[in-house]
Amino acid sequence: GGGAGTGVLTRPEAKTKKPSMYKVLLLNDDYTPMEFVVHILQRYFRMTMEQATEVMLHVHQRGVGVCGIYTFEVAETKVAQVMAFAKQHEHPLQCTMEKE
Ligand code: TYC
Repeated sequence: GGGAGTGVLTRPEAKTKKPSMYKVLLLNDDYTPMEFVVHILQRYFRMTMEQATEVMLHVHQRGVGVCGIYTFEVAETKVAQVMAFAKQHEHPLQCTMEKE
């Protein structure tokens, strides 16, 4: 490790180890409008209207769904952005994350 001739001693896997990944989850509720959820998925998760509608309907029918899978800091930021946007619009939408 450390590159040819740098004299830096690292484990062979140190540079190639993949970061832990986190699923960002959306939870269903009875009050947040469907169009608002579709908008969130397009705005923060870069989905087309078709993809966003599919994920929104999945969450509506099953109770929970995956918006995307990211490294910890990115996932944390997405959750915070979604929660802030829902709060601004006074919707009870809940967004959370879990280790993959
Ligand atoms: N269940 C909501 C409704 O009927 C729609 C909804 C979908 C809300 C997904 C939240 O994460 C959600 N208006």
